[in-house]
Amino acid sequence: MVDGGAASSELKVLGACPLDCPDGCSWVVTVRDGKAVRLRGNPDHPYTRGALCTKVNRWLERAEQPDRILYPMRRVGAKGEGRFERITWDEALDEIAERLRGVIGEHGGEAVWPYWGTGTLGYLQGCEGFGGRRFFNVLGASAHAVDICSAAGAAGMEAAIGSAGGMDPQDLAHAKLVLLWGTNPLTSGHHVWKFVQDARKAGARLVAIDPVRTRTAQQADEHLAPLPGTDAALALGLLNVIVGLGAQDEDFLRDHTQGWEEFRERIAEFPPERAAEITGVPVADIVALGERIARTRPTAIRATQGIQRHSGGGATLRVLAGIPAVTGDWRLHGGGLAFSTSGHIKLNKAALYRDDLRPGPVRTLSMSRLGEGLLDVQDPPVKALFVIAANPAGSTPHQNKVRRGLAREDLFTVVLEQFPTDTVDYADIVLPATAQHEHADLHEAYGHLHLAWNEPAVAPPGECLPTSETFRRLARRMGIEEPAVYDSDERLAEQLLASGHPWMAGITLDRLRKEGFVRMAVPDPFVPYADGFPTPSGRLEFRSARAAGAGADPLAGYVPPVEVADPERARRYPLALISAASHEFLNTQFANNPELRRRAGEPAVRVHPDDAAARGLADGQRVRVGNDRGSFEAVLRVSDEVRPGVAATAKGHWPRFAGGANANAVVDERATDLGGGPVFHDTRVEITAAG
Ligand SMILES: Nc1nc2c(c(=O)[nH]1)N[C@H]1C(S)=C(S)[C@@H](COP(=O)(O)OP(=O)(O)OC[C@H]3O[C@@H](n4cnc5c(=O)[nH]c(N)nc54)[C@H](O)[C@@H]3O)O[C@H]1N2
Ligand SMILES: Nc1nc2c(c(=O)[nH]1)N[C@H]1C(S)=C(S)[C@@H](COP(=O)(O)OP(=O)(O)OC[C@H]3O[C@@H](n4cnc5c(=O)[nH]c(N)nc54)[C@H](O)[C@@H]3O)O[C@H]1N2
Ligand code: SF4
Ligand SMILES: [Mo]
Repeated sequence: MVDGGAASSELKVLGACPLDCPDGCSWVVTVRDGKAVRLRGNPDHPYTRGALCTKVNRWLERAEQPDRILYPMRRVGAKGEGRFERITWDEALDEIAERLRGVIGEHGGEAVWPYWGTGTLGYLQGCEGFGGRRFFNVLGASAHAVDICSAAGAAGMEAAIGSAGGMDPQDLAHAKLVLLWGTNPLTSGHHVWKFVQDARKAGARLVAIDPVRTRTAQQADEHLAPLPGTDAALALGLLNVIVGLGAQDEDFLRDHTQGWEEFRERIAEFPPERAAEITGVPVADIVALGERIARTRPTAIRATQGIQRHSGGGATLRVLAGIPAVTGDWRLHGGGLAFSTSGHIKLNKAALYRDDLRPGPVRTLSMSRLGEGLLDVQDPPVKALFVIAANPAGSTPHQNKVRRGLAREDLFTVVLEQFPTDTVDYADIVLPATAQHEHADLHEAYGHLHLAWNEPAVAPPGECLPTSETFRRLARRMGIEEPAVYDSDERLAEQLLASGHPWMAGITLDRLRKEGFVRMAVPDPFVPYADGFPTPSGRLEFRSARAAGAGADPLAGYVPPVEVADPERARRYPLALISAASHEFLNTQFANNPELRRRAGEPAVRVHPDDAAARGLADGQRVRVGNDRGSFEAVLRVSDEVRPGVAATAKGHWPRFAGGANANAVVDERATDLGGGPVFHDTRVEITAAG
């Protein structure tokens, strides 16, 4: 890559992928003459191991796409129309400050909703807190729950083991049996695959549990295809087999769990025949897998977000976390359940957020229920909406309701964005945002235990600004006196790192800057629950007072998926729709990249040959996928990769490139049993020929 005398001006800058993906990759940007010319996975990072992914390999190309938003803009057309005029930053900030003062004066601070999404997971620019949160706290704005992704599962894990954490996915390498349960890592976070392969090389067996024979399931030794949302019943059936063999670890259960006797009774209610009836998995498969788990130590379960996008998503993780307690795998290196490592991250988030700056208590609005928040919530109604690193017109449940909310004439909407999304179409003011290699940020990962610093590699294009800087400028315009809202990115990072926790020992901003990433100083080997759990009782809680307090069954068990398990709804809408991660997009990001769009093809929905035949539909035909909330168009793919009764599509297509709607047109905005999460994969539809 050395060209002429330019080599001397070539620079390698360490950074991190900001996307909502467990892998939290470390990357290296090559900068020549102030321009980013290359971006590669960091070969020194033990999880990244030099590779990025299909999507992020096009990061630099995407950042330079002609549709990049480079200047502030003001709406000139109707809401939703997407017509704008360029304005200056001064004009934009003046107008926002004036409108905000008006809204707060008339309706109070809670009429302001900072709706930040998962476009970047960075602590400074993204949803985990970012500098701008202090600005909204000073205003007394409504709080915002980023509950759209893993809230149900995290709440289920919290109830059972006191943390969303679980085992370190890197330790899957030490398992003898690996269950990939409602997770499709070869698409949604492929770096864990190397550790799974290491385990297989040492003789481990791999089982995939997924209603769809995914890329990942195709590589497994065995595949079970339950009906969506029925995994807790499957788990109880497996436990029934395990306990029937007397294979439970009585010592671990006695010393480290609470409510075992009651949970054991519940297990007895799920003989394999009953589990088979609920899940659609053959009895013989349940018995065989139960026996295999009973005799294989250590067994490791990897579950991520797909498994908990159902009404019973919280309950599902409570039961799954119970399996390694019954088998005693929680005490073994290479055993347990890996859900999200975020539960192990010991940053000082309170010092970053500064929620103490709020003038008083404020209500919390839900990211998953934007339609409800804009149309139903009163006292006060939301009058000013800031959309930050989110694309709710494409990502959020009940798309038609979301659009009705965004179209409200009396709502003042500011969108901070890189690209002209369907959400931008509803903005009054659009502010141009930097991309990761143009700004600084600090990252954790939710698939491994390393922290990373992302050093800006190049100057921002046009008039793009980092989110943190945008809110410092807006604060100045509003005349806010609180000094904490003006802290620099570096200062914020230092405050965040200073938690004093032993696992953070020696991790300073200087060191992160120099090394790019640092693994938290956890014990080695890392077997976090060998001697107990961070619950109130210090035990894994089959019976949980906290779950009961949140309105759930005190005892872990099976909570049926509301739509999938409803016979009346099944008569009207016979197919259970799953809209999972697309291979080419990351949520809605990259779905405006021409090459990745070409590779992804038009939106498709896959059904089993029996379900296609029953409707007289053929492969390649255009169809309408709908229910009483709305519909979207797709091309039909007929394939036995999908189990009967299920329709599989992908999230991420921009509505504007997909005939005006995507899968979220049919998804309800109701909440999961725990955590207030969304129910993307608990949706019933019917498929008909497109008119
Ligand atoms: N390429 C790519 N990677 C991504 C993303 C992306 O959009 N594209 N998104 C990122 C984000 S934000 C997240 S949260 C993660 C999500 O990644 P995952 O956790 O893998 O989630 P999903 O893709 O929703 O679903 C995973 C699998 O679960 C299956 N599934 C659905 N319902 C059930 C069920 O009830 N039981 C079982 N056993 N299986 C079920 C689906 O068929 C799917 O194959 O991926 C991240 N990585
Ligand atoms: N049907 C269905 N829908 C789903 C899901 C599903 O499984 N099925 N999964 C859900 C999940 S897991 C998630 S996490 C949500 C994600 O939903 P969202 O949080 O809305 O995420 P994205 O669609 O990726 O949109 C993020 C936007 O942020 C912008 N952005 C990126 N970086 C920056 C930045 O640094 N600054 C600013 N200002 N903007 C930036 C991007 O251009 C992009 O338009 O989607 C959910 N939607
Ligand atoms: S999206 Fe995931 S796999 Fe791809 S580069 Fe980012 S962190 Fe790595
Ligand atoms: Mo997510």
